[in-house]
Amino acid sequence: MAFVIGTAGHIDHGKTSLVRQLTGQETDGLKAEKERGISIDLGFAHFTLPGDISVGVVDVPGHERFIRNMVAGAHGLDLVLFVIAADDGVMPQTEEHFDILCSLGIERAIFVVTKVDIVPAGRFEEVAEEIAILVDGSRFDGVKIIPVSNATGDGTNALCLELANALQNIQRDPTADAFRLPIDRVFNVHGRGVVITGTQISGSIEVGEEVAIVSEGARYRVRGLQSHGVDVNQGQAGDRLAINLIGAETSNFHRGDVACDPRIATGALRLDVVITVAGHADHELKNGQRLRLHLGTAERVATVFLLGKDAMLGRGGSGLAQLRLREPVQTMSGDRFVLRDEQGEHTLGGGIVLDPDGPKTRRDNPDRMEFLTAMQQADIPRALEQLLGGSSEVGILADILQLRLNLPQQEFQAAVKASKSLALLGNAPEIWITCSSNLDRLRQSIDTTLANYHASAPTSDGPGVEELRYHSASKVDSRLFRLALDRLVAAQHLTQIDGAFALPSHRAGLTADQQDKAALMLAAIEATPFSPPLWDAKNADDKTIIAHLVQRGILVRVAQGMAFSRSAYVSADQMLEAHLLEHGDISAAQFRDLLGTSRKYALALLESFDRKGRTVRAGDVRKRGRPLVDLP
Ligand SMILES: Nc1nc2c(ncn2[C@@H]2O[C@H](COP(=O)(O)OP(=O)(O)OP(=O)(O)O)[C@@H](O)[C@H]2O)c(=O)[nH]1
Ligand SMILES: [Mg+2]
Repeated sequence: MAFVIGTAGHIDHGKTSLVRQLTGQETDGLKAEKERGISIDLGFAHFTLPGDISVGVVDVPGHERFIRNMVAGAHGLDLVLFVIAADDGVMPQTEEHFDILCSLGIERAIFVVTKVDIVPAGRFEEVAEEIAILVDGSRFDGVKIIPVSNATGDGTNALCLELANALQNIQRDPTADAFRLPIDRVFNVHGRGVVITGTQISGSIEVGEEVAIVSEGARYRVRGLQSHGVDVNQGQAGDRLAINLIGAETSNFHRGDVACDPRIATGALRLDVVITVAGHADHELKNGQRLRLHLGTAERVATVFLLGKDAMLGRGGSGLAQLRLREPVQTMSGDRFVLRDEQGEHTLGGGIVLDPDGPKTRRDNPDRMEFLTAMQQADIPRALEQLLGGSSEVGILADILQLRLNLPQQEFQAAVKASKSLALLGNAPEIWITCSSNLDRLRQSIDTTLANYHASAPTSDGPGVEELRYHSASKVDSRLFRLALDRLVAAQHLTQIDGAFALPSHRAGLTADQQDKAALMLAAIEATPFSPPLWDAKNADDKTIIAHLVQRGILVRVAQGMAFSRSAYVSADQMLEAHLLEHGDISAAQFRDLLGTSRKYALALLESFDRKGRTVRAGDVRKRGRPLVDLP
C-alpha cells in the first residue's frame, strides 16, 4: 500500500536533513533554498520501507514566513514526522505547526528529536518532557518520541521500524467517494503538456477519464498518471499523484485549485463551519473579523460570522460560524481547515466544514444552528430532517444532497430509513429526498388550490398536474410535484380521474337544469349514432355539458361542435378495421357508405383517426395505422 507522510517543526530543526537520511533525496531544490540553507516551498521525496511499503514524503518549511506553504503540504497526510532539535527543544513554530496539525485532523505522528549528536547526555529526556507538555490533552498524548542524529544516522533504523509499524496499522476504507486532488504544483513537460501534482484525498482516477478544475472551471481528459515518477493507470486516495492533462495551459491553474470529479466541481463562497480557536492563539476571534482561510492547498481571505448569540470566541473555545469568501473554493462537508490572521502572521485555529453551501441567514437562526449542530455530531437523520424542514424547497435530489454533505451512500440511506419523517420519492437515478413537514405544507397548498378550483368550476373534475402546480406550488420542480401527487393519490388524500386531480369530497356535477339538458343531448346523439346532432360551440352551457360528458368518457369529441357517443366511435373503428383488413385501404366515400352517414361525419371521424395515428393518409385513401390505445 502507498502512504503519504509529512514533516513539521521549527526552522533549522533538521526536517530536510531527516528526509535526506530516510530517502537519499534532496528536497531543497530551489536556488534560494540552497543559497540560504532553509526550505522555502514544499519538497517531495519517496522511499520504500521494509515490507514493500511505499512512502511519499512532503517536506515543509519551518520558517514562520512560509507557514502558508507548510499548511498547503500538511493536508491529507497519513502521518507526520514532527521534528524537534535536541539543542533548541520546543520553539514557536513547533507550537504553531502543532496547532495546524491538530486543526487539520492529522491522526498520527511520531516525534523525532534530531541533533542528539551535539547535546550532552540527559538532554533528550528534557526535550521529551517538553514534548509531553506540548501534546498534553491532545490526541497525541503518549506519542512515540525517537532520538535521531542526521549527522551520524543513529536512530534512523529505529525510526523506520516505528514508521512501518504505524503505517501498517492504517485501514483505508475503500469508499466510493468522488475523486479529489488539491493541486500543489503545476508545470509543463515538453511534448506532454501540463502536469498537476498533489496528494489525492478521495476517490480514484484513471487514464482517459475526465477531471474538472475548480476554480478555473473547465474539464480536461487525463493523458497520463504518475506516482513517484512511475507511470500508473489509476490513482487512489492517499497517493501522491502527477496528472498530465490534455489541452490545458499552465497559466490556467494555480496551487489551491482542485482537480475533481465534475459532479463535485462547484466553488463555495459561504461555508458553514465549526471553528476551534487554538489554545496558543494570541487573541480571541471576533464576529466580523477578516481572516485567512487555508483549506487543502488553497488560501482565501474570509470574513467570519459567528453563529449564535456570542460575538466572540475565546482561546481554546469552539463554535459555529459562517466563513464568507470573495473568491470561491472547492470544499465538502468534513473538510478540515486552518485560520490565520489577515496579515498571515499567526495561526488562530481551525475547524471543520459542515456545509459548503451555507445560506444567507441571520446569525441566530435556530433551524440552521440545529442543523449544523446535528452535522457536527454526525447525527445524520436529525441533520437531514432539520435541513429539509428548514428549507424553502419541498425536496432535494438525493444524490446532490449526498454529494453536498459528503455522506457515504450507505450512511445516507440508513439515515433516511432510520428517520420517521424523511421520505424518498421516485426511482433511481432520480430519487428525491423530502420530509413530512414539507409534504404537509405542499398538501395544504394543494388543498387550498383545489378547494378554490372546485368552487369556481364545480362541473369540472379538477385541474391537471401542471395547472395544479402553477396555482399551488409553482416553484416546486415538476418531476418532484408529480411524485408528491402520486403519493397523495396513493394515500387517498386526492382522487385522480383521467389526469384531473380533485379533493375526495368533490363531486363534479352539472346543475339540475344542465343535467336535464345533458340527458336530452345524449339521447339525441345516441339516436343517430353516426350522424349526431351538432351543438353550438359558442354556447357556454352546451360547452360545459359536452366537456363534462367527454371528461367522463361518455362522448368522444371529434371536431368543433361534433361529438360521437363512445359506443358509436368504437363501432366505427371496428367497421373500419374489418374493411382495412379485407381491402387494405379505404376512401372517405367508402367509409361514408359503410357508416351510412354523410361525407361531413365520415371525414371528421377519419381525421380524428388520423390524429390518433389509427389511420395513415396515402393520397385519397387511408391505410391501417396503430390500433387505438386510449379507448376500450
Ligand atoms: N549535528 C547535526 N546537525 C544537523 C542535524 N540535523 C540537521 N542538522 C543541521 O541543521 C541545519 C538545518 O537542517 P535542515 O534539515 O535544513 O533543517 P530544516 O528543519 O529542514 O529547516 P527549514 O526547512 O528551513 O525549516 C543544517 O545545517 C543541518 O546540517 C543533526 O541531527 N545533527
Ligand atoms: Mg527544510
